[in-house]
Amino acid sequence: MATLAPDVLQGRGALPAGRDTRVVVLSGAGISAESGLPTFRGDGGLWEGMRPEEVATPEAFRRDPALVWRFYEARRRALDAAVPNAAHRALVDLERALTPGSFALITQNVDDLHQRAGSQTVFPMHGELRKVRCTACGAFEERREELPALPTCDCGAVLRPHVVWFGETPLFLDRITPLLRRAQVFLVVGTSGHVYPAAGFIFEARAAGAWTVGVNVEEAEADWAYDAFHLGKAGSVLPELVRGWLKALLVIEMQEALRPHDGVTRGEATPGGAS
Ligand code: BJW
Ligand code: ZN
Repeated sequence: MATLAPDVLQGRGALPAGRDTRVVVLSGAGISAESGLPTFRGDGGLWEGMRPEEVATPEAFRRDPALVWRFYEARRRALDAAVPNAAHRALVDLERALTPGSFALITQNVDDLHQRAGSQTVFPMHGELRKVRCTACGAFEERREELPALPTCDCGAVLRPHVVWFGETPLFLDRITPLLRRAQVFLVVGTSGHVYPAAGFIFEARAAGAWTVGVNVEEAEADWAYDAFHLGKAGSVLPELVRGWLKALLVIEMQEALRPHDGVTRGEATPGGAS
């Protein structure tokens, strides 16, 4: 496996570079901020003035389902007006450049901007805002239209948003765990790292040997866990980062193509195939 030139290296080892490099991305609300969707925490966050742990819980929904639905319906309508930004698109370019099966995108976001941008292998581990499910019979469907204040299922029970609240088990963990163990590059974009288990993925991937890269407008608390960290908006940093990686891939491929192959191009076969 070839590696990228040292000018992009800020830490241990070297960034693996080949179209079959196994790249896993973890995205959070920050990647959709430039699409006009507010993040959860911090200034202007969705939760400003509210503790998320008190709203995004099954207990809150049982206590006041109409209030929780108001919150989610407003976000569903905001999603109608939002479009993917340059950061979402850069991840599509990266996926398309890699060998099929080499790229996976784990997102904590419940918006569908990665999917709408064209990402193929997406694991929305905290659910999907466009979908609803029944609290009784388990019926599950995509509902894009405006919903009544308290939507109900054909069976008569209350519907809930198909999202993962605190205390509930995130989705796709059976698919995510092996990805973390096999990742060679683990790229973390726009997440505060406050919510587990997602916040622990970087440690798992790093412990398994992945090269770890961060993109955020703020420094990471666990900065030691990153081999490279790019401070800035995802919509600016990510396209540049991906362009750089793809350019480096092309350079490596050109070098490989121009390198004389022992015993084939020069007609001097070397027993043992040393190169
Ligand atoms: C930009 C940018 C730009 C801005 N460019 N960057 C005590 C200790 C440890 C854990 C626990 C504990 N007590 C309870 C727990 C577990 C709990 C937890 O983690 N709680 C913490 C609060 C402590 N977790 C759970 O309950 C989870 N389930 C669970 O653990 O089950 C047990 C289990 C585990 C493993 C296996 C099996 C079982 C469930 C968590 C569910 C989270 N749900 C939510 C709501 C989803 C629905 C909805 O959207 O409404 O998910 S909460 C909310 O936080 C949402 C997000 O996905 C999640 C993460 O937020 P995110 O994406 O990081 O957003 P922000 O706002 O925090 O950060 C934005 C970042 O972007 C910032 O860093 C900015 O700087 C940056 N940024 N603009 C780049 N332009
Ligand atoms: Zn039902």
